[in-house]
Amino acid sequence: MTPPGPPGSPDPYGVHPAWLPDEAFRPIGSRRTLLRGGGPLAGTVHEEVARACARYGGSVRRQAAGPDDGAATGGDDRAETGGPYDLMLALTAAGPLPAVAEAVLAGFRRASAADDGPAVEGRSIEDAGIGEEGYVVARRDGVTVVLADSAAGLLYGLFHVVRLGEEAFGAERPAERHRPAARLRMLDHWDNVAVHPVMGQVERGYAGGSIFWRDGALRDDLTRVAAYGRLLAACGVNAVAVNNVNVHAAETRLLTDRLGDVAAIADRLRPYGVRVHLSVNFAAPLALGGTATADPLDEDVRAWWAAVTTRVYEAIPDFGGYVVKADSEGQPGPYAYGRDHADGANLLAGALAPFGGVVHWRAFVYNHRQDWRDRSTDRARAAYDHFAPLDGRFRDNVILQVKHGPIDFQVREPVSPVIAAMPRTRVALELQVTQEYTGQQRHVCYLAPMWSEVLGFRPWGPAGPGVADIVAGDVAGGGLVGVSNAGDDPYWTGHPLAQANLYAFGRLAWAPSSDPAAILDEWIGLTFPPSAGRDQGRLREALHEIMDDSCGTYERYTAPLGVGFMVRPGRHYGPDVDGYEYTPWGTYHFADRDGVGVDRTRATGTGFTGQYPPPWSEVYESLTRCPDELLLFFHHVPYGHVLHDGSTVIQHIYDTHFAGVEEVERARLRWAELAGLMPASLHARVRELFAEQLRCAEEWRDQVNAYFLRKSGVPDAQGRRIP
Ligand code: GCW
Repeated sequence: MTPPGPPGSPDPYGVHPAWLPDEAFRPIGSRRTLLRGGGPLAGTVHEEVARACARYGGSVRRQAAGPDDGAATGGDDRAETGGPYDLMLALTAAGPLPAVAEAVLAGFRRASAADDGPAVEGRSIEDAGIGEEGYVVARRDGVTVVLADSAAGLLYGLFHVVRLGEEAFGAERPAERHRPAARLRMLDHWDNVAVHPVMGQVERGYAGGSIFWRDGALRDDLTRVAAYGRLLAACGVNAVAVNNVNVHAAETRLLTDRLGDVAAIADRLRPYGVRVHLSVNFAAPLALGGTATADPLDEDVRAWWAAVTTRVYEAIPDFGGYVVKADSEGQPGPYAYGRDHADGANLLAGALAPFGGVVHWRAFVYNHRQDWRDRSTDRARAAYDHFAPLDGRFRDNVILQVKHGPIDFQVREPVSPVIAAMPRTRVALELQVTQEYTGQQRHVCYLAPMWSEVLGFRPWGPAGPGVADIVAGDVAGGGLVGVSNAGDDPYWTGHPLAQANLYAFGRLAWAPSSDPAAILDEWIGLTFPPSAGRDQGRLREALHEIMDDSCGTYERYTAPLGVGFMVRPGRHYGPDVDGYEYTPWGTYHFADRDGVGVDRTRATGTGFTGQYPPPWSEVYESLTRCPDELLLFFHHVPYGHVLHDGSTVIQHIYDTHFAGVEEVERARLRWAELAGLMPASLHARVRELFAEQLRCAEEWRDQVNAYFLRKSGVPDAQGRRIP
């Protein structure tokens, strides 16, 4: 582990501690802790507490097996005299517990047997166990107690205490059980082993290079990988895919002769309960020379995958599984052999099943060579059209990984209809933490409010389940996947405030109904701990002002009313209203002199609205009931169309673009006031980025407003200058 640096600043290795600065461990490190539990993950807990104690003068005693076993670390070891302890972290199975922990456990079991059990985060109590990865936390008789059935639960419980800070050691608190809503909480890295000529080391990466790979090889020093695992455990992520879903030549070999690289990464992440997954090339058997075909129904192909997968598990016994992008944007897949996605996914699932591994099969499949003249083809329809008919055909270790919207991670899209269309398939929700379409980590854009809206969306109306219930369901849910925004940048994420997105992804995957502002608050408290002479309250207030609605601000100065994709082609940064209009990518807005928007109705358009169950199939179909923010996603309307707030579409475009830029300017000034409340280098980095954000937002405003003024000829009602 890296030695500690001053709070909030890069440590001697040049890496910012993100949400785990040493200061966050002061409350634990200055107290007396008993740790009861064996095994490597409990070892991680011990290491964390011991390190904090070495810094802040507390003590920790570890008893791996039970009360008779153990050694103390730290100064004031009261354990020799039998206590008292301030904090007890114990596995329920690790021998008879100290009386206070026993009392907490008994109380918890009694309460969960009754219906009015202790507060539970995520799901309802169906048994008296704490559950895989879960923990119970309580404060009783002056002792803070954390209990877990598994060591992973202890680790998550420890980070819970870190989040509580001093509060953890204050008033008594009744037993609360916490456990993750979703079993799989994964980050996909679009990292290339070999630098790609167009996409670079990390596809859509805005935070420097890869923490795993460099110039065609595994990095020599994997310290950063371990530090990443630690950050992930502290926000609840438990799986990582270590390479890009576009699997090129060097990356294809990770499965075979370069497997040792993957094993080395797994070794660094394992102590934090994070499992490794691998993106694989569907044509790997062909590419690596073993077979004459990659046909999923071919016996040789099946045998190849079985043998290769067996070797993967020999090297990495807790390997998570494969991620596959097939028949999409040029990647190989089962279509070449006249087979479908179920045949393809089941082939890999069959190879993984004996070892308990899963296949994340991506639903991001569409025709990227579409004829823009053909108005009947609709990219939004593609995933549903390809996958919905296959419901029920996938093996139970296949997880269909679905992007949150039907197009491609735009700042405003409806929720993908695929999520509600496949009741007999495990579905995972894919979110884009890396800000490809949301400012590329040069713009402040706190994404949790958008994700939270997606997770709370109820495809069958208010009485039915929400997206979170579908993807996080214990047996049938596929979990949450985020495309990581982390790289080898000293602040991890390029923009220091983009760390909040990584943190929030983990926290929402653990507890999807969490309030995004509360998550942000938690992140602020950890990342900018109170320290001498600094007014943390002021900083907190300002950061909320800057970040809470920053995604709304981004939406206002970019593409309006859900129309999406007015970005510059290829790089996807900055405005280019017609950039994709006459291309094969299927991302059009159809603006002309009379109006704008895509008619996706059943009555007169592409019929996409019919992919939703009622009530949404009706709501989206209806021009009057369709929510304004999605109006142009579903309808082509005249510029004079009146929105629910009484404004016209054209006036809304002007107003939101002026407002968005003003909001950025306000945020920039607010940030300027915060110099002195954090390390100067961090402040300066964000200040510089704000200058770029403002420049870019003005460009968006002027290009979009000028474009629509010229098309429509309708002047701004307020007479503002539009170039
Ligand atoms: O959003 C698009 C990106 C591609 C990416 C693709 C995908 C990894 O522009 O760079 O490829 O999505 O999700 O597969």
